[in-house]
Amino acid sequence: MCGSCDASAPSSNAVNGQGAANGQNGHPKTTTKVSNPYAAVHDSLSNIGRYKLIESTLREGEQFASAWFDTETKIKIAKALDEFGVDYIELTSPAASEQSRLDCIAISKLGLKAKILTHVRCHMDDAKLAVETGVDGLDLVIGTSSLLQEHSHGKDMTYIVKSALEVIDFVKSKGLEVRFSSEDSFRSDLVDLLSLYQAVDRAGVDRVGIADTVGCATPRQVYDLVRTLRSVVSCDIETHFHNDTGCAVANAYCALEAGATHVDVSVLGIGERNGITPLGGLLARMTVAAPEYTKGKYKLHMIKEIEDMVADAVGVNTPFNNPITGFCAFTHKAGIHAKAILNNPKTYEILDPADFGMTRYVHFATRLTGWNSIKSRVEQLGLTMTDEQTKEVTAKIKELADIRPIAIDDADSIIRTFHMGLQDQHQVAAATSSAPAVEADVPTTEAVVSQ
Ligand code: HCA
Ligand code: CU
Repeated sequence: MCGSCDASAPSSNAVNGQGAANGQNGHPKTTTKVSNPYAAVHDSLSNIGRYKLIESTLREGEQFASAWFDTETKIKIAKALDEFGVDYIELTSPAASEQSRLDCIAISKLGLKAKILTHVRCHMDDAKLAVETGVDGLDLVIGTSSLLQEHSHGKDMTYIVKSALEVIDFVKSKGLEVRFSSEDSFRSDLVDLLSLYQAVDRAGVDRVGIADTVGCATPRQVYDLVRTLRSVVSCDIETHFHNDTGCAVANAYCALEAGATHVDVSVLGIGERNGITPLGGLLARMTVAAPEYTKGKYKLHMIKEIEDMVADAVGVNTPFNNPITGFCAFTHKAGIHAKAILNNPKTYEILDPADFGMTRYVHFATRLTGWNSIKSRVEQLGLTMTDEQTKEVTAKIKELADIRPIAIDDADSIIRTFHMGLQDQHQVAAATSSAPAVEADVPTTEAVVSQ
């Protein structure tokens, strides 16, 4: 899968926030090219290298349990997402509330580079309200699964096709972009779905959308449905994946491989229930899959700032295991990992933290540490030790870390104490050599280091 993963030539190499050149520790620089049998082979329908993002924090994200955005916050988020480089910003329907309508108007007036969309039910009343707000386009949606036909809007497929065509015609007559999507696409009848999309494609929609509303789809099912749809419609294909079973990023990736053109995302994945494909998570995936396009198009350094802004607005913390920005996303702990990372970060990192304005951290205050990490720490502390001495102090750190969790300060003070002992030893040795008569009083190395 990792077509772009190149195990050679490390890029920036910050260890505990400081620089460390490749090939340190006396190890040879590696230039090995790894041949990868899993390298991605993208056919002509794949859009991995040219995908577009529809950012829905201000629509799907507003459906997140603790979300409530005032106009000022919406504007702040919209401006940040625009600067970041998203192609579209999707807003809550103006039919949802009067303030939602006013916010559509306010954000449309900002003159952002991103196109502004509003997400509306496929209903003429809602469409009429939406086209007057100044948005660039409408994302129309209607449920097509039998469950939704029966228990939600109560309309059958004949009605859905008829009203879709009317509303699409109306939006187009206003010169706006129009997308048509079915809610719960993966539990809808395939023949119904394809005939509906074929009809709206012929009617001239800019995009059709498929939505995994309940998060039930697997990557393979996504690939199959998008590939099939690709052969039925000629317009763009947008995709929307909920994350109930943790597949939202994988599903979005597979959709692009199969020929989808657009992916819906939200910051931190916020949305209905546990949300949708997260912006940061998808971009981690796409930085690996399509580095040139992704790094060229999106200001990846802004991910942390945007996530912090949204997390703060909805009152949550960034999860510890979040791709890119989770507190330990670039922390290396085991001695065997740390050693290789210090030689060449590509050994255990698929993403370069520097691409996201982040730094890597080699955790050394732990029982799993190795002498290479401690050597790096000794250098950071501006101290000098031989490899043998470093191994000795490493043993002391591990000894304490076996008894209780230790802090960086604990490890540092063991290192400093040990180093002071070495200096004392050195001074005594120097004094001894100029006064051989007291030779018998010179402390042993062990006596010094155990002080
Ligand atoms: C919802 C609607 C939606 C719409 C997706 C789309 C979904 O149920 O809140 O317009 O493509 O998940 O089906 O978010
Ligand atoms: Cu949704």
